Amino acid sequence: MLWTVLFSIFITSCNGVIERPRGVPPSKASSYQPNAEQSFTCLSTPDGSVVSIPFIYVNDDYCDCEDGSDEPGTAACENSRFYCENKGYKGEYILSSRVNDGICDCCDGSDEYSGDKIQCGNMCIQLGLKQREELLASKKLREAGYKVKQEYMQKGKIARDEKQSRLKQVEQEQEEMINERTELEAKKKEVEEPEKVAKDVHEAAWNEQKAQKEKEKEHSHALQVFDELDVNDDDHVDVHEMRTHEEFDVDSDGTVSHDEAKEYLEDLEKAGKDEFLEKIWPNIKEIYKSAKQEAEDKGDKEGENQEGDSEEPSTTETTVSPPPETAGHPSPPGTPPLTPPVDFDDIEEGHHEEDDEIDDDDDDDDDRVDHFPATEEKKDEDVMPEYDEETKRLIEAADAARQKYDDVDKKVRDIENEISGLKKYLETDFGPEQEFAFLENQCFEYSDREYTYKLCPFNRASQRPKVGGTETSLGLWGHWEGSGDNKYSAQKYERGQNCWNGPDRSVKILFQCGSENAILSASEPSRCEYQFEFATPAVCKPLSLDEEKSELHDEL
Ligand code: MAN
Repeated sequence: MLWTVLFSIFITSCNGVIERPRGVPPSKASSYQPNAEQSFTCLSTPDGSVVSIPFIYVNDDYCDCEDGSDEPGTAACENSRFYCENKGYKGEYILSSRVNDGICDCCDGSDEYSGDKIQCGNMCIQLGLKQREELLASKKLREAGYKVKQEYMQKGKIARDEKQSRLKQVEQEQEEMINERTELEAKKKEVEEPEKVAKDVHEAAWNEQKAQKEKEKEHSHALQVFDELDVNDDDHVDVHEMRTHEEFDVDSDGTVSHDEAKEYLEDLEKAGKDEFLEKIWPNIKEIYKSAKQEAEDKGDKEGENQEGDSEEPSTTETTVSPPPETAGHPSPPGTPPLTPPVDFDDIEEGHHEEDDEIDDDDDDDDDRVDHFPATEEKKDEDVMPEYDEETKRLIEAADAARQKYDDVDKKVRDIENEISGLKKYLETDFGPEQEFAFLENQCFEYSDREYTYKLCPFNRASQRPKVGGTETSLGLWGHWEGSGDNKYSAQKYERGQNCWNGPDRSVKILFQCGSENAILSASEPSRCEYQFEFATPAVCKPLSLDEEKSELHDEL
């Protein structure tokens, strides 16, 4: 009976608020008023029927209503809830089973009212103060952040307008430039045609001159070889004379047979000068070796054999070597030449110092044939003569036209690049008020123990090990990914580097209001799927009227 009285204590208010049983929130006070019959009606029943109990059964530590509504202030009903008033902080429900269990659950200590297990102090004022401080700080942050966001919005809109008008301007410029380029291209072609004709004429003349010189050189070389072969000076080259040259030893048996010599002599026993020039010379010109060269070749071979090394010939090598295929194994008549014809003019006129240095044997009779001039330096006569004045003038005019065309062509390409950049910008969704545009062209980093993460908003995200290793792409700008009305609260970067045996890497960015832009955290909730928390003023919302009012109240 004493318990019944205890548990039925009504919480009364000194300022006229309706009295209510323990554990009942003010919002439900009216349901806990005794009626004329001094009874209480259970707040709900499973079948909707009305169940009333004497009012004194409320909080009598015995569960009468199925919904537990008759025992808000005791632990009697399993399914009942106790309301902590928590004045100065925030009211909250706890499970009724926690009432008088010896643990302080409500900050005002009202759940441990029996006092026989524990005495709870009142922590609500302290908690309330802390909460108010936090609330105030968060409101201040939002206020400050929203101010910055407004600047972002303004700047973003200005930037967008500027880009739009710049696009119009450059598209117009592009059209003009393309027209100008077309005109310059026509002009260029116009002056390039006579330039080409004049250059071709000049070059053809030069090639002809070169060919003629070659021919002359070869003719004189052939005459020289004729003289060398004609040992008996009878104005003929005969089989015997041919047989003294081992390069005509086709089968490499150590002797030049009569037949081998005759084969080169086109089946003749001997050939006079004209016949030699016309028929024999073409057969032997690639393989013929003067006596001196042969001696030198022999000397070289012996030297090589003695030293037993096979160094590359030095660049100052001056002897005429047969083509690799024919070295020591003369080609039969009719074999096409494998090396270009010897430039005899060079030999005759090339009194290069290098030649003189190498040639220390004091006999210059065979030098003309056996020595090439140094090939590195081009002699004046190998260089095409300058163009005539008229051709030079045509080239100059064509160069100028080409330059003008190239300049405008470059401008067209620069404009094309600028247009594609502007279009890309204008196609990007920087938020409904352009508030995220400010983040474009910036990059932010965040380091944890292992990696440094990088985010360049609207562009890309990456990861780099802090020690060694290379950067891994975590993804390229994809789309906004906030749910429902909150589309602009999250972003997705996708198509990053493929994860071994897994997906392509990707990152979700979760935005939250902050006074500055920064990555707050980076994590990998699932392998190769990353998540960054990013603070930015761009998502700060303005205070609601209620919040502004309560702030005023707080400040007062
Ligand atoms: C790298 C990093 C990690 C990732 C593994 C997957 O080490 O990109 O974040 O989990 O590769 O193999």
